[in-house]
Amino acid sequence: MMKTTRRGQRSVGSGQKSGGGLSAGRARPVRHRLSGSGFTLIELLTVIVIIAILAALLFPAVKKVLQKAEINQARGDVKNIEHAIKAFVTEYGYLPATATVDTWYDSGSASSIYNVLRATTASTLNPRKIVFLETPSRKGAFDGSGNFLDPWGQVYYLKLDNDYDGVIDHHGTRRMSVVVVSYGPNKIQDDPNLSQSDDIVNFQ
Ligand SMILES: [Ca+2]
Ligand SMILES: [Ca+2]
Repeated sequence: MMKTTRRGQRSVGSGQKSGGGLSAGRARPVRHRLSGSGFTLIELLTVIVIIAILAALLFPAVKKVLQKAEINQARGDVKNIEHAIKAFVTEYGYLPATATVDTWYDSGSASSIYNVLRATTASTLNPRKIVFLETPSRKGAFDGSGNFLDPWGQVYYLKLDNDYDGVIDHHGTRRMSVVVVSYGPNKIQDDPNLSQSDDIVNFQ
């Protein structure tokens, strides 16, 4: 009789610890836990939705930062090309080209200028094989022909004052020996005098 009484007392005490005797019979909401994850399905879905919303909010900002970095890269390249050509003229006293009239160098012909500036091929224009234009560390800066490519995969276009009159006509008369142009993010040549132009040039 005594043993039975003790077990009964212990049983009542443990029932109180686990939430009180009055609530012991109340129905509780059923929550499905994913096996082994420790999260309910609703918790997991909530986290996924929050991450998706944050990603959607951050994407335009990240894209803007990346595009700004590309534009800065192109500006740096344009200046480096201009400096390389001016250094070449200082060294040799002539431009790195044989044409005798001002010439526009595009994807079919600009490589001839860049190869001379980089001394990648033997050229009578650069007999001392001086490297005036270093290869940038970023991948794909030069294509197989030696064209210097902007961050959007277009060649850096050039116009040189091959007649040595100190003037280049490029969307207006410019007193320069070299014009360097990146077509910019839209990959299309724009009139650099227009505010909506995204071209990156060495005269602005
Ligand atoms: Ca000229
Ligand atoms: Ca453009």
